[in-house]
Amino acid sequence: MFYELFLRSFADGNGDGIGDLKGATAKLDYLKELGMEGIWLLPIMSSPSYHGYTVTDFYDVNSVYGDIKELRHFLAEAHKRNLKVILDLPLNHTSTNHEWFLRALNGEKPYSHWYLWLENKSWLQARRPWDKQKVWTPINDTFYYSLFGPGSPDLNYESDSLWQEGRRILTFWLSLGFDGFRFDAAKHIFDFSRESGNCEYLHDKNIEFWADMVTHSKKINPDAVFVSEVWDDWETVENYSSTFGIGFNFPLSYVVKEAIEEKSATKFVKGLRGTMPHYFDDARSFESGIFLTNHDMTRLVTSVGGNHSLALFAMSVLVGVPGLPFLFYGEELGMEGTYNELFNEEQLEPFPWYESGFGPGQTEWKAVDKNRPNTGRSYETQKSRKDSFFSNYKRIVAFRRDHPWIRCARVETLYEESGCVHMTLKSETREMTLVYNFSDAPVWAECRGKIVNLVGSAHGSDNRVLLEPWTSVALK
Ligand code: ACG
Repeated sequence: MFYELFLRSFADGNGDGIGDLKGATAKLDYLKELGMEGIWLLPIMSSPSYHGYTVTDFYDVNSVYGDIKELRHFLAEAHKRNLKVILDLPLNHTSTNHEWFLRALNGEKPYSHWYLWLENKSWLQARRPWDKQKVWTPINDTFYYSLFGPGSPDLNYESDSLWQEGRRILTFWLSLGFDGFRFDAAKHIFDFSRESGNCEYLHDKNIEFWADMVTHSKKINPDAVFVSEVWDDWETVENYSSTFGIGFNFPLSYVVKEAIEEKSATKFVKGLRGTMPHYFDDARSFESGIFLTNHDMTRLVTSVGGNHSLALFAMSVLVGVPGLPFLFYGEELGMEGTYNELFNEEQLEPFPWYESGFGPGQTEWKAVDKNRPNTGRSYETQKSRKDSFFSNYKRIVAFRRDHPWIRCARVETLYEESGCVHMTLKSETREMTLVYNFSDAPVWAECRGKIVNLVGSAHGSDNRVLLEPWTSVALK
């Protein structure tokens, strides 16, 4: 399992209230103890933004997070604990403060070719596919293409010299010791068509680009891990995933939450079949990066109406699905927060180490609203309570860690019966049936084998077991 870590909110190592590498290094034992095998580090490069996705130097660490020396130490300490670390790399665009953009505005070569400039006024009618936002930003007497907003001028990989620069960036971070990358906005590298003057995903060109970047990276580290962010329907996700090896399964994150919201085992059965056809056979060319929420989404507990039992049930479903699970930092404490396009920070609040809200290493970079002190949500309060959200969450993580074979298992059978999902997983040597009661009513289910209760409560007798509402069991 990988932990999606937002450095700024995690742990502060130098007392400035902003999370940093030194602080995160001091918490690596916490991540190990939680049961993690890897870390997805959200962008750490020099950037003027709190989120770090608009970069001003691809070859340095944001000074608020530390320096290259501290990064090397973080990576060495992570590796000592058998924790892999992949870096979130937003190659699609830069900040408007990047030197490249400033030199491009002065007409300097090759930098002026490294961005997209308006060549035809008809292009101004182009709109962002998912929310119809404008994508051209005026500056001086021209416009630049900026799909993610005026602060993020897109890079133009039609330029060969920029393509080579992309390889150099990957070499730099792999040589420092990263175990791979989460490639941001992977379907956007080529997403504007000069012919049509519209936003169009040029998927073949995108895949050609990424295949080159992955091939280049593997020459440096043949075991490197690559995860693609392609936030789209399953066919599109599948189209890219074999190039990277792991593709985030966005549709599944919706299927789990919607099936719970609609109390529909059928929705989950149809959804899993629809988002993971490759699970029903062995010939798969990639793995699903499976997750419930990420930094671009409303947090798990908030998305299930603040109901801790439903959130833990969702987690028990996730750990029963083959693929590589990713957990968003703070999800283990039941942190809350709603995603809002304009103020995309609420789901990125400081990790609450202390019940009082303050203590050594506590980050304070932004006011806390959705995860306030003295509400019982802190690690300090939850860690020692057997019945806390954290203790239950950790137990569910341990279930998956104790059955690593599930990652590459095949879904042998999957069906709905009386509001329950029955899913049998199979590998060469192992088999397990999971039963999930996706309803508010207790349900009797035929169950053979030793019952392991994941969440909720179940009472077995002979070959039948009564599953209370929102209960999940594993039968071994
Ligand atoms: C990445 C990062 C994100 C970051 C950027 C820019 C990109 O995770 O934190 O923003 O560096 C699109 C892109 C993603 C992008 C998100 C934010 N995420 O594709 O790469 O926007 C639809 C579209 C998606 C779109 C999504 C946005 O298809 O392309 O993602 O909407 O909500 C069903 C459909 C599916 C649909 C969903 C949701 O699932 O099947 O297609 O997705 O419903 O409707 C960062 C900051 C931002 C800042 C930016 C500059 O986080 O705040 O503005 O940097």
